[in-house]
Amino acid sequence: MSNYTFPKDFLWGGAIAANQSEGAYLEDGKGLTNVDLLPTGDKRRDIMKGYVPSLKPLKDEFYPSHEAIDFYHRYKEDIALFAEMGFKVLRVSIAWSRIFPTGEDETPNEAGLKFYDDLFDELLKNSIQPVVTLAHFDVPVNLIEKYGSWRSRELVYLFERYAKTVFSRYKDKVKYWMTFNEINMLLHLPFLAAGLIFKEEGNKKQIQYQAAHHQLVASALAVKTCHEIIPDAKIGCMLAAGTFYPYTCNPEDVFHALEKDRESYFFIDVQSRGKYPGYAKRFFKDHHLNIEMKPEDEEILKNHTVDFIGFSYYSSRTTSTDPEVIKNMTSGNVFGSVSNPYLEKSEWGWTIDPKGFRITANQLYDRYQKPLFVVENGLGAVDEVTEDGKINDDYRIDYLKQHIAEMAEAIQDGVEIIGYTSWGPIDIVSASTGEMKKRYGYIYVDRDNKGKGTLKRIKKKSFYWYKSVIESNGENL
Ligand code: BGP
Repeated sequence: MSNYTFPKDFLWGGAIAANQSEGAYLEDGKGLTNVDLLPTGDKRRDIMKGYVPSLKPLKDEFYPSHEAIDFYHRYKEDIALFAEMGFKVLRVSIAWSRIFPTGEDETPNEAGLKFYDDLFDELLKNSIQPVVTLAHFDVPVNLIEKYGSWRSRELVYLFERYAKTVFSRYKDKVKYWMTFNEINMLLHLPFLAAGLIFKEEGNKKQIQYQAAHHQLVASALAVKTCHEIIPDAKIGCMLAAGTFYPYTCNPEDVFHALEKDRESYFFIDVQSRGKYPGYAKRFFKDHHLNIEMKPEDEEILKNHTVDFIGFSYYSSRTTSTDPEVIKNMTSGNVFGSVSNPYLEKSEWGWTIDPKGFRITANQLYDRYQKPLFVVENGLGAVDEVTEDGKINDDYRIDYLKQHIAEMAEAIQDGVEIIGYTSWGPIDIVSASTGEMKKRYGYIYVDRDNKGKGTLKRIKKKSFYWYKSVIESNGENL
């Protein structure tokens, strides 16, 4: 028994994304998206960074999102398993290109709209509320080809139309929404996060921050539209969060850690406070960035701020200004973190820092004073199936137990957290690696990195542990 108490209506559940779970990548009219062009293996990283060899799948490559775990056809079976664990919510995303296959079709794709109708009905039938992300990385390829994706102001209007369409269609079924998943990832993996392609070596920052502005305006317009169409809904932003520690108490390191935190907070400052912060304006000036803004943008951003702060937490980050430290301790993670000598790492080199979760939650709440929603947390690990078909993932239980405990401490610190949807409650495709081998689930899926396997679902040891956590509202941690 733990001595932790969670709010009685705490939203326990799990989180998946369309492109990492559904498969059926061209079924029922769905259009091709940027994520459908990401193969598993070495080339994936460069393509995610915007160096894209082709806007059509190459015949000798394996694209894990094309079939993923076939959630598109198996969602009823999977939802029954989530219900058995007692989920209150399931975070999913809508694939923009199921609704508007080219992103700019005259009329929406009814088969796509119907799929999500059926999905939400199945969730509600099982007393699970959908929590829906409008854009979890995917962008219709046509918008990349025709407009350069989020470089273009055109996407603001096309996204607003998409948002209006789904808010109107699902207004009686979905009461929790988020706009852009991990909006700050646009700076680190621009093709994955926003469909941005860099051909010329020109000023990437100019392209990225112009695209960021378009996404921020689009996000605010989605907030406006959501409040108009579904007055009782809550709509949030979504940040890939994780506090930055300075490597030493050298003021240079401390200031650099502040700058690195602000690199991510910038997006949420705009989405939650409604205006560009001074440090961003200085950054644009110092880097000679000329961000084109329309006269109406200032009012749009100011008047339509988010209702809650959604965020993912996997680990903290560490930064140094010492070239020797940078050279010898680089961790290789996308945020440019150096290794923290006090902390262990996962098999994929992700730092494991439960206390950092409490620190990050406190910092976010101090900064924004709005309800927080933890919409991703989890451990990607290699799972072994024993002779008798068991998966004894004690390592995952340990990771989650420690992180949920620190989240409970944050709540006792006075941080308002409305829910926790652990990432990948069922094994799905890893975003960064495209691998199935990097498993997060309470439910194992028989499928390997090359798409081989029966897709059979198997409950892991953590399935029963999380079931007990939920039914005791965190008591049985
Ligand atoms: C976040 C994404 C998720 C998920 C998660 C785990 O960036 O929002 O889509 O993928 O990271 O990362 P990975 O799948 O790379 O292990």
